Amino acid sequence: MSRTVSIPAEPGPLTLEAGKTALVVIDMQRDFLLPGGFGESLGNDVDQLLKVVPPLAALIAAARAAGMLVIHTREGHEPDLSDCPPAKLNRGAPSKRIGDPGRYGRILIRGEYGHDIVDELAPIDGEVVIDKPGKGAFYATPLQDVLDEHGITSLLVTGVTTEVCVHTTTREANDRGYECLVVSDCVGSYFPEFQRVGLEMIKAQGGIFGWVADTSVVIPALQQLTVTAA
Ligand code: TIU
Repeated sequence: MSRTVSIPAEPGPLTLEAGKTALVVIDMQRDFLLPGGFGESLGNDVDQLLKVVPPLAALIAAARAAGMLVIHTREGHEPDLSDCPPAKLNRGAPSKRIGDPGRYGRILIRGEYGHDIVDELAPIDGEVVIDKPGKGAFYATPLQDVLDEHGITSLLVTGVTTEVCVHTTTREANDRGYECLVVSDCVGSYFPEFQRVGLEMIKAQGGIFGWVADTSVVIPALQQLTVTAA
């Protein structure tokens, strides 16, 4: 029954077990990735995030082929903003704020075009989509229940942005007892230095809240799981 694979991650190898590992794809939404969305409204260079799409599409395909649970998250709010704390709504001085009209509809509002996931990474039938009002995917969401129902103990963490929603979710998951492997070329930041240091922080101190590896080792490992499970 033991269908496992060892991933040569940093700071050391991590063993993943088929059926107990889920792929989590965080907030690959048009509002973060495309010009005119929330990310750009905060003054960010959205081009920095687009390079994540091809390797992440390949990883999602490998996870699907391996029969792995795939979970997508979307950051956003109810149209009446009742789930958006004033401290988040009024933060900083962006040209556009959450709920304001943007190029893709109201910014970060559920149901709007910009709130949804980019076409290249769209969820398929049977995959879980978690709508979250915060940066972490566990806060005010059913994520913990979904993971419990599926017997998940390890997470492959991907998405944007590395130092915000990816970090927050990974830290939340680590505190809840999940082993988290952050896939380095499948996470992105608007800031190259945050990308580098964000990944360093995860694997420092013997993997203080996770492991890091890229798709050159993670995808072959998932293919191995597929072969083993067949
Ligand atoms: N601004 C930024 O870096 N990130 C967010 O607002 N949300 C996520 O990271 N998803």
